[in-house]
Amino acid sequence: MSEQQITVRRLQDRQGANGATAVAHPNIALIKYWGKRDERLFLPWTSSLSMTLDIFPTTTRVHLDAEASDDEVTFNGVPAAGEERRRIAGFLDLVRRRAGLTHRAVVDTRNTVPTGAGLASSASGFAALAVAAAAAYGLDLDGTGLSRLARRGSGSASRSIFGGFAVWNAGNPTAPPAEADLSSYAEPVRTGDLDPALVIAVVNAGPKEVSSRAAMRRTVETSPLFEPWAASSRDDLTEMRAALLRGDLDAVGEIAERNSLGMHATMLGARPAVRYLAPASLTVLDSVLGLRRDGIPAYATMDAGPNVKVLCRRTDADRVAEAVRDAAAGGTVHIAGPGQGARLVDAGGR
Ligand code: 2P0
Repeated sequence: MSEQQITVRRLQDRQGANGATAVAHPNIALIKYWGKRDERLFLPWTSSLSMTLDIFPTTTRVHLDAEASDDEVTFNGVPAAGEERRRIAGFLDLVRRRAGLTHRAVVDTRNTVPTGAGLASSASGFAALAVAAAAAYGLDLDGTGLSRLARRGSGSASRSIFGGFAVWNAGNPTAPPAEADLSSYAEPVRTGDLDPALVIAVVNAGPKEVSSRAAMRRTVETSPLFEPWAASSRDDLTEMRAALLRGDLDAVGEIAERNSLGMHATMLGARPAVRYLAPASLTVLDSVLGLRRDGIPAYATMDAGPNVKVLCRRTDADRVAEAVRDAAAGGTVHIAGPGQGARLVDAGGR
Protein backbone atom coordinates (compact mmCIF):
# COMPACT_ATOMS: atom_id res chain seq x y z
CA MET A 1 0.00 0.00 0.00
CA SER A 2 1.44 3.42 -0.96
CA GLU A 3 1.87 6.26 1.50
CA GLN A 4 -0.99 8.12 -0.24
CA GLN A 5 -3.34 5.18 0.20
CA ILE A 6 -2.43 4.95 3.87
CA THR A 7 -3.24 8.67 4.26
CA VAL A 8 -6.64 8.23 2.65
CA ARG A 9 -7.31 5.20 4.82
CA ARG A 10 -6.56 7.42 7.81
CA LEU A 11 -9.03 10.01 6.45
CA GLN A 12 -11.61 7.29 6.02
CA ASP A 13 -11.11 6.18 9.59
CA ARG A 14 -11.61 9.74 10.76
CA GLN A 15 -14.65 10.59 8.62
CA GLY A 16 -16.23 7.29 7.90
CA ALA A 17 -15.54 7.74 4.19
CA ASN A 18 -13.26 9.75 1.92
CA GLY A 19 -15.82 12.31 0.88
CA ALA A 20 -17.98 15.18 2.07
CA THR A 21 -21.04 17.14 0.97
CA ALA A 22 -21.61 20.86 1.58
CA VAL A 23 -24.37 23.39 0.90
CA ALA A 24 -23.88 27.12 0.25
CA HIS A 25 -26.09 30.00 -0.88
CA PRO A 26 -25.37 32.92 -3.22
CA ASN A 27 -24.85 36.41 -1.85
CA ILE A 28 -25.67 39.86 -3.20
CA ALA A 29 -23.18 42.65 -2.53
CA LEU A 30 -24.48 45.94 -1.13
CA ILE A 31 -20.94 47.32 -1.30
CA LYS A 32 -19.46 45.86 -4.46
CA TYR A 33 -16.23 44.00 -5.17
CA TRP A 34 -14.95 45.22 -8.52
CA GLY A 35 -11.27 44.84 -9.33
CA LYS A 36 -8.32 42.79 -8.12
CA ARG A 37 -4.95 44.14 -7.06
CA ASP A 38 -3.53 40.59 -7.27
CA GLU A 39 -5.17 38.26 -9.77
CA ARG A 40 -3.37 35.09 -8.68
CA LEU A 41 -4.26 35.46 -5.00
CA PHE A 42 -7.67 37.09 -5.59
CA LEU A 43 -6.83 40.17 -3.54
CA PRO A 44 -9.39 42.94 -4.19
CA TRP A 45 -8.74 46.68 -4.41
CA THR A 46 -11.58 47.38 -1.98
CA SER A 47 -13.48 45.62 0.78
CA SER A 48 -17.06 44.57 -0.01
CA LEU A 49 -20.18 43.71 2.00
CA SER A 50 -23.07 41.41 1.13
CA MET A 51 -26.19 39.60 2.24
CA THR A 52 -26.22 35.82 1.87
CA LEU A 53 -29.56 34.65 0.45
CA ASP A 54 -31.92 31.93 1.70
CA ILE A 55 -32.79 30.75 -1.83
CA PHE A 56 -30.95 29.03 -4.69
CA PRO A 57 -28.58 26.73 -2.72
CA THR A 58 -25.70 24.89 -4.34
CA THR A 59 -24.97 21.37 -3.05
CA THR A 60 -21.54 19.94 -3.80
CA ARG A 61 -20.15 16.50 -3.08
CA VAL A 62 -16.39 15.88 -3.19
CA HIS A 63 -15.22 12.33 -3.08
CA LEU A 64 -11.55 11.27 -3.30
CA ASP A 65 -10.66 8.57 -5.79
CA ALA A 66 -7.24 7.04 -5.21
CA GLU A 67 -7.43 5.17 -8.54
CA ALA A 68 -8.40 8.08 -10.80
CA SER A 69 -5.83 9.82 -12.99
CA ASP A 70 -7.85 13.04 -13.32
CA ASP A 71 -10.58 14.98 -11.53
CA GLU A 72 -14.12 14.27 -12.66
CA VAL A 73 -16.52 17.22 -12.40
CA THR A 74 -20.25 17.27 -13.14
CA PHE A 75 -22.71 20.19 -12.97
CA ASN A 76 -26.33 19.12 -12.51
CA GLY A 77 -25.30 15.73 -13.84
CA VAL A 78 -23.54 17.07 -16.95
CA PRO A 79 -19.73 16.68 -17.23
CA ALA A 80 -17.99 20.06 -16.94
CA ALA A 81 -15.57 21.08 -19.68
CA GLY A 82 -13.27 23.90 -20.75
CA GLU A 83 -12.75 26.92 -18.50
CA GLU A 84 -15.33 25.75 -15.96
CA ARG A 85 -13.55 22.45 -15.41
CA ARG A 86 -10.12 24.11 -15.40
CA ARG A 87 -11.18 26.47 -12.59
CA ILE A 88 -12.43 23.61 -10.40
CA ALA A 89 -9.35 21.45 -11.04
CA GLY A 90 -7.07 24.43 -10.28
CA PHE A 91 -8.92 25.00 -7.03
CA LEU A 92 -8.59 21.31 -6.09
CA ASP A 93 -4.83 21.54 -6.81
CA LEU A 94 -4.63 24.29 -4.20
CA VAL A 95 -6.48 22.13 -1.65
CA ARG A 96 -4.27 19.13 -2.50
CA ARG A 97 -1.08 21.16 -2.03
CA ARG A 98 -2.27 22.31 1.39
CA ALA A 99 -3.33 18.77 2.39
CA GLY A 100 -0.14 17.16 1.07
CA LEU A 101 -2.20 14.72 -0.99
CA THR A 102 -2.29 14.06 -4.73
CA HIS A 103 -5.54 12.13 -4.99
CA ARG A 104 -7.95 13.16 -7.71
CA ALA A 105 -11.56 13.88 -6.82
CA VAL A 106 -15.04 13.26 -8.13
CA VAL A 107 -17.00 16.52 -7.79
CA ASP A 108 -20.76 16.56 -8.20
CA THR A 109 -22.45 19.98 -8.04
CA ARG A 110 -26.19 20.62 -8.01
CA ASN A 111 -27.18 24.22 -8.59
CA THR A 112 -30.72 25.46 -8.07
CA VAL A 113 -30.16 28.97 -9.46
CA PRO A 114 -32.26 29.39 -12.60
CA THR A 115 -29.91 29.42 -15.58
CA GLY A 116 -28.61 32.90 -16.28
CA ALA A 117 -30.38 34.45 -13.28
CA GLY A 118 -27.43 36.77 -12.93
CA LEU A 119 -26.87 35.53 -9.41
CA ALA A 120 -23.20 34.85 -8.91
CA SER A 121 -23.44 31.07 -8.92
CA SER A 122 -19.65 31.11 -8.58
CA ALA A 123 -20.12 32.49 -5.04
CA SER A 124 -22.31 29.63 -3.80
CA GLY A 125 -20.39 27.20 -6.04
CA PHE A 126 -16.90 27.88 -4.68
CA ALA A 127 -18.13 28.32 -1.09
CA ALA A 128 -19.73 24.85 -1.22
CA LEU A 129 -16.67 23.41 -2.98
CA ALA A 130 -14.28 24.94 -0.42
CA VAL A 131 -16.20 23.47 2.52
CA ALA A 132 -16.67 20.03 0.91
CA ALA A 133 -13.11 19.78 -0.46
CA ALA A 134 -11.52 20.94 2.81
CA ALA A 135 -13.41 18.19 4.66
CA ALA A 136 -12.76 15.51 2.03
CA TYR A 137 -9.01 16.23 1.98
CA GLY A 138 -8.84 16.49 5.77
CA LEU A 139 -7.99 20.22 6.08
CA ASP A 140 -9.02 21.53 9.48
CA LEU A 141 -10.11 25.12 8.74
CA ASP A 142 -12.19 27.60 10.73
CA GLY A 143 -14.53 30.18 9.12
CA THR A 144 -11.63 32.53 8.37
CA GLY A 145 -9.59 29.75 6.78
CA LEU A 146 -12.55 28.54 4.71
CA SER A 147 -13.26 32.10 3.57
CA ARG A 148 -9.63 32.60 2.49
CA LEU A 149 -9.78 29.28 0.65
CA ALA A 150 -13.12 30.03 -1.08
CA ARG A 151 -11.72 33.42 -2.15
CA ARG A 152 -9.14 31.61 -4.32
CA GLY A 153 -11.95 30.05 -6.36
CA SER A 154 -13.99 33.24 -6.80
CA GLY A 155 -13.65 36.45 -4.81
CA SER A 156 -17.34 36.73 -3.95
CA ALA A 157 -17.35 33.12 -2.62
CA SER A 158 -15.35 34.30 0.41
CA ARG A 159 -18.55 36.05 1.60
CA SER A 160 -20.91 33.05 1.12
CA ILE A 161 -19.03 31.13 3.83
CA PHE A 162 -21.02 33.27 6.29
CA GLY A 163 -24.76 33.75 6.66
CA GLY A 164 -26.64 37.05 6.94
CA PHE A 165 -24.46 40.10 6.30
CA ALA A 166 -20.72 39.61 5.75
CA VAL A 167 -17.83 41.91 4.94
CA TRP A 168 -14.85 40.72 2.87
CA ASN A 169 -11.79 42.60 4.03
CA ALA A 170 -9.49 43.68 1.21
CA GLY A 171 -6.50 42.96 3.45
CA ASN A 172 -3.43 45.09 4.01
CA PRO A 173 -2.81 46.88 0.67
CA THR A 174 0.82 47.75 1.43
CA ALA A 175 1.83 44.31 2.69
CA PRO A 176 3.64 41.84 0.41
CA PRO A 177 1.13 39.52 -1.30
CA ALA A 178 1.83 36.49 0.91
CA GLU A 179 1.10 38.56 4.01
CA ALA A 180 -1.92 40.32 2.48
CA ASP A 181 -3.29 36.87 1.61
CA LEU A 182 -3.59 36.13 5.34
CA SER A 183 -5.58 39.30 6.01
CA SER A 184 -8.11 39.09 3.16
CA TYR A 185 -11.15 37.11 4.32
CA ALA A 186 -14.83 37.65 5.09
CA GLU A 187 -16.42 37.84 8.51
CA PRO A 188 -19.95 38.40 9.82
CA VAL A 189 -21.19 41.98 10.22
CA ARG A 190 -23.12 43.14 13.26
CA THR A 191 -26.54 44.55 12.47
CA GLY A 192 -29.32 46.22 14.42
CA ASP A 193 -32.98 45.45 14.05
CA LEU A 194 -33.48 44.79 10.32
CA ASP A 195 -35.99 42.60 8.53
CA PRO A 196 -34.67 42.87 4.98
CA ALA A 197 -35.68 41.19 1.75
CA LEU A 198 -34.08 41.26 -1.69
CA VAL A 199 -36.54 41.11 -4.56
CA ILE A 200 -34.70 39.75 -7.58
CA ALA A 201 -35.97 40.74 -11.01
CA VAL A 202 -34.60 38.53 -13.77
CA VAL A 203 -35.10 40.68 -16.86
CA ASN A 204 -32.82 38.73 -19.16
CA ALA A 205 -31.67 35.16 -18.58
CA GLY A 206 -29.22 35.08 -21.49
CA PRO A 207 -25.49 34.53 -20.98
CA LYS A 208 -23.37 37.64 -20.47
CA GLU A 209 -21.10 38.84 -23.27
CA VAL A 210 -18.15 39.75 -21.03
CA SER A 211 -17.28 37.71 -17.93
CA SER A 212 -17.11 39.68 -14.70
CA ARG A 213 -13.49 38.62 -14.34
CA ALA A 214 -12.52 40.11 -17.73
CA ALA A 215 -14.75 43.15 -17.20
CA MET A 216 -13.24 44.04 -13.84
CA ARG A 217 -9.73 43.68 -15.25
CA ARG A 218 -10.58 46.00 -18.14
CA THR A 219 -12.18 48.50 -15.75
CA VAL A 220 -9.14 48.62 -13.46
CA GLU A 221 -6.74 48.92 -16.38
CA THR A 222 -8.56 51.49 -18.51
CA SER A 223 -11.35 53.35 -16.68
CA PRO A 224 -10.41 56.83 -15.41
CA LEU A 225 -13.40 56.50 -13.07
CA PHE A 226 -12.09 53.43 -11.26
CA GLU A 227 -9.89 55.12 -8.67
CA PRO A 228 -12.49 57.72 -7.60
CA TRP A 229 -15.11 54.96 -7.27
CA ALA A 230 -12.73 52.79 -5.19
CA ALA A 231 -12.08 55.75 -2.87
CA SER A 232 -15.80 56.49 -2.50
CA SER A 233 -16.55 52.79 -1.99
CA ARG A 234 -14.24 52.76 1.04
CA ASP A 235 -16.28 55.64 2.50
CA ASP A 236 -19.52 53.87 1.55
CA LEU A 237 -18.41 50.81 3.52
CA THR A 238 -17.82 52.85 6.67
CA GLU A 239 -21.27 54.44 6.33
CA MET A 240 -22.87 51.09 5.50
CA ARG A 241 -21.53 49.43 8.64
CA ALA A 242 -22.95 52.26 10.76
CA ALA A 243 -26.32 52.12 8.96
CA LEU A 244 -26.56 48.33 9.44
CA LEU A 245 -25.73 48.66 13.11
CA ARG A 246 -28.47 51.29 13.51
CA GLY A 247 -30.91 49.04 11.64
CA ASP A 248 -31.52 51.95 9.26
CA LEU A 249 -32.87 50.27 6.12
CA ASP A 250 -33.26 53.56 4.23
CA ALA A 251 -29.62 54.48 4.73
CA VAL A 252 -28.50 50.90 3.89
CA GLY A 253 -30.52 51.07 0.66
CA GLU A 254 -29.32 54.53 -0.35
CA ILE A 255 -25.67 53.61 0.15
CA ALA A 256 -26.11 50.27 -1.68
CA GLU A 257 -27.83 51.93 -4.65
CA ARG A 258 -25.21 54.63 -5.11
CA ASN A 259 -22.37 52.14 -4.68
CA SER A 260 -23.78 49.90 -7.40
CA LEU A 261 -24.55 52.75 -9.81
CA GLY A 262 -21.02 54.03 -9.22
CA MET A 263 -19.59 50.60 -10.07
CA HIS A 264 -21.58 50.57 -13.32
CA ALA A 265 -20.28 54.08 -14.07
CA THR A 266 -16.68 52.81 -13.74
CA MET A 267 -17.49 50.09 -16.29
CA LEU A 268 -19.07 52.59 -18.69
CA GLY A 269 -15.83 54.56 -18.39
CA ALA A 270 -13.72 51.52 -19.42
CA ARG A 271 -12.22 51.47 -22.92
CA PRO A 272 -14.02 49.90 -24.62
CA ALA A 273 -17.02 50.37 -22.31
CA VAL A 274 -18.57 47.44 -20.48
CA ARG A 275 -22.34 47.86 -20.31
CA TYR A 276 -24.36 45.25 -18.45
CA LEU A 277 -27.54 47.28 -17.93
CA ALA A 278 -30.28 46.75 -20.52
CA PRO A 279 -33.37 48.88 -21.30
CA ALA A 280 -35.43 46.56 -19.06
CA SER A 281 -32.98 47.17 -16.18
CA LEU A 282 -33.70 50.90 -16.43
CA THR A 283 -37.45 50.26 -16.51
CA VAL A 284 -37.11 48.33 -13.24
CA LEU A 285 -35.00 51.17 -11.80
CA ASP A 286 -37.84 53.55 -12.71
CA SER A 287 -40.32 51.30 -10.89
CA VAL A 288 -38.10 51.44 -7.79
CA LEU A 289 -38.18 55.25 -7.93
CA GLY A 290 -41.98 55.00 -8.27
CA LEU A 291 -42.18 52.82 -5.16
CA ARG A 292 -40.13 55.37 -3.21
CA ARG A 293 -42.43 58.18 -4.42
CA ASP A 294 -45.30 56.10 -3.03
CA GLY A 295 -43.56 55.96 0.35
CA ILE A 296 -42.21 52.38 0.09
CA PRO A 297 -38.52 52.12 0.97
CA ALA A 298 -37.02 50.20 -1.98
CA TYR A 299 -33.47 50.47 -3.35
CA ALA A 300 -31.82 48.82 -6.34
CA THR A 301 -28.48 47.09 -6.78
CA MET A 302 -27.15 45.55 -10.00
CA ASP A 303 -24.21 43.22 -10.63
CA ALA A 304 -22.39 41.98 -13.71
CA GLY A 305 -25.61 41.53 -15.67
CA PRO A 306 -28.90 43.27 -16.52
CA ASN A 307 -30.92 41.87 -13.60
CA VAL A 308 -31.95 44.08 -10.71
CA LYS A 309 -32.12 43.24 -7.00
CA VAL A 310 -34.34 45.46 -4.87
CA LEU A 311 -33.69 45.83 -1.16
CA CYS A 312 -36.82 46.46 0.93
CA ARG A 313 -38.50 45.53 4.18
CA ARG A 314 -39.71 41.94 4.33
CA THR A 315 -43.21 43.25 5.02
CA ASP A 316 -43.13 45.25 1.75
CA ALA A 317 -41.62 42.45 -0.35
CA ASP A 318 -44.86 41.28 -2.00
CA ARG A 319 -45.84 44.81 -2.99
CA VAL A 320 -42.32 45.48 -4.31
CA ALA A 321 -42.33 42.19 -6.21
CA GLU A 322 -45.61 43.13 -7.85
CA ALA A 323 -44.33 46.53 -9.02
CA VAL A 324 -41.08 45.05 -10.25
CA ARG A 325 -42.86 42.19 -12.05
CA ASP A 326 -44.93 44.68 -14.02
CA ALA A 327 -41.78 46.61 -14.96
CA ALA A 328 -39.74 43.52 -15.84
CA ALA A 329 -42.31 42.52 -18.45
CA GLY A 330 -41.84 38.85 -19.20
CA GLY A 331 -39.17 38.38 -16.55
CA THR A 332 -39.31 36.35 -13.37
CA VAL A 333 -39.22 37.70 -9.82
CA HIS A 334 -37.90 35.96 -6.69
CA ILE A 335 -38.01 37.06 -3.05
CA ALA A 336 -35.05 36.25 -0.79
CA GLY A 337 -34.28 36.85 2.87
CA PRO A 338 -30.99 36.51 4.74
CA GLY A 339 -29.75 32.91 4.59
CA GLN A 340 -27.29 30.63 6.31
CA GLY A 341 -23.57 30.34 5.69
CA ALA A 342 -21.92 27.41 3.91
CA ARG A 343 -21.98 24.20 5.89
CA LEU A 344 -21.16 20.55 5.77
CA VAL A 345 -24.26 18.42 5.45
CA ASP A 346 -22.61 15.03 5.23
CA ALA A 347 -19.05 14.03 6.00
CA GLY A 348 -19.71 10.57 4.60
CA GLY A 349 -20.14 11.72 1.02
CA ARG A 350 -20.79 8.39 -0.64
C1 2P0 B 1 -19.82 41.41 -6.10
N1 2P0 B 1 -19.47 40.83 -8.50
O1 2P0 B 1 -19.32 42.07 -5.18
C2 2P0 B 1 -19.46 41.88 -7.51
C3 2P0 B 1 -20.36 42.94 -8.01
C4 2P0 B 1 -20.17 41.23 -9.68
C5 2P0 B 1 -20.51 42.66 -9.48
O2 2P0 B 1 -18.20 39.45 -7.30
O3 2P0 B 1 -13.04 36.92 -10.73
O4 2P0 B 1 -17.41 35.99 -9.82
O5 2P0 B 1 -14.21 35.00 -9.65
O6 2P0 B 1 -13.27 36.85 -8.25
O7 2P0 B 1 -16.54 36.87 -7.61
C6 2P0 B 1 -18.52 38.81 -9.50
O8 2P0 B 1 -17.21 38.46 -9.48
O9 2P0 B 1 -15.24 37.26 -9.73
C7 2P0 B 1 -18.72 39.72 -8.37
P1 2P0 B 1 -13.87 36.46 -9.56
P2 2P0 B 1 -16.64 37.02 -9.09
O10 2P0 B 1 -20.64 40.49 -5.91
